[in-house]
Amino acid sequence: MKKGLIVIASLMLLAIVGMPVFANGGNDAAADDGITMLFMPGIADPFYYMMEKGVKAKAEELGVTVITGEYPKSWGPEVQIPILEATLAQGDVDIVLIAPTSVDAIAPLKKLYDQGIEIITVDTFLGDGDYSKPSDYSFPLSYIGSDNEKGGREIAAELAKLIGEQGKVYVNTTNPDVSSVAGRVKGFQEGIESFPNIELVGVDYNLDVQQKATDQTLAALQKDPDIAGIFATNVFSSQGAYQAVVNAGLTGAIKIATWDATVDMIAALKKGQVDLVLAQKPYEIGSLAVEWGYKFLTDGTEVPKAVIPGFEYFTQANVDDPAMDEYIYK
Ligand code: T6T
Repeated sequence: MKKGLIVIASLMLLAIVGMPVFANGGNDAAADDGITMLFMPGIADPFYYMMEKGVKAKAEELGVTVITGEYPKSWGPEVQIPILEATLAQGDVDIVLIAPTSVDAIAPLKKLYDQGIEIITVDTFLGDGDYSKPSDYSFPLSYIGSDNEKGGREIAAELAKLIGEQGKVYVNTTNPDVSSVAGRVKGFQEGIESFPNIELVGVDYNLDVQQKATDQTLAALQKDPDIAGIFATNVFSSQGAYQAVVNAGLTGAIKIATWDATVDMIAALKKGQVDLVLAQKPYEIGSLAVEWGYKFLTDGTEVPKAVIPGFEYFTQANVDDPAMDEYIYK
């Protein structure tokens, strides 16, 4: 009997006797010594620390072992992938939960998949993020993360309202090849187009370095002193950009919409130094990734190709509401 038929027959037999069946012919660690998942964050920041809490809580509930890759000190596949590979060398892993730091970081993850390790991308995705259509990057089980374009459009509408639907706006973001922030910028640009009296004067890329965000924003304000609104697309962009406005003595004169509800950004909101903070749900993203990975590995449940938790918005009106407290990245 050909090897392939033997494999099919074995898998059918395993399915009949109720043993876990691996669509990817993955390693059978789940079958004997439990399930091990590797969580690989994008960078050392409060968003991923919160995500790890969700990963670990669900893993404990389900009896899953979690290994967390060392938090990268800077953003990019050249930093993240070597950490991932060094962590994998420590022992058998059934599934990797990773925030790819570039939509193009496909080859190293496809290599793992071909070795039988399943992939769930959390927070960011590969390629165009549509894993439902066959492509070079459709091998992950799922993308679990925010609808970034929707958030960008919603923030554009809110910022437009804050500046009276007229004037100049500026965006500070991280990297053009990162699906999450690129989606936020795309959605924001599309949203702003609905306001004929608003001009987007610039988009700067800080490579996820907070000080660079501060320096770029200050330079933008010097170049365009009449900027009325700013959108900063993630933790380090937000913390950097608002500080530039404070440093320039322009608090209150410029409306600031930010992304990611860190303790620092909530404090700035309370002081009136920013006007809007979008909170993603990193804890839920981490928890869902473990839950879906577990279902797939234990009984072959088909994982949705995209799982999209929503957002919450902090404003001066609700920032002191105890019901909002759970959405702060603590
Ligand atoms: O905004 C989050 C995350 O969604 C994004 O992919 C990268 O930046 C953060 O990690 C915050 O630093």
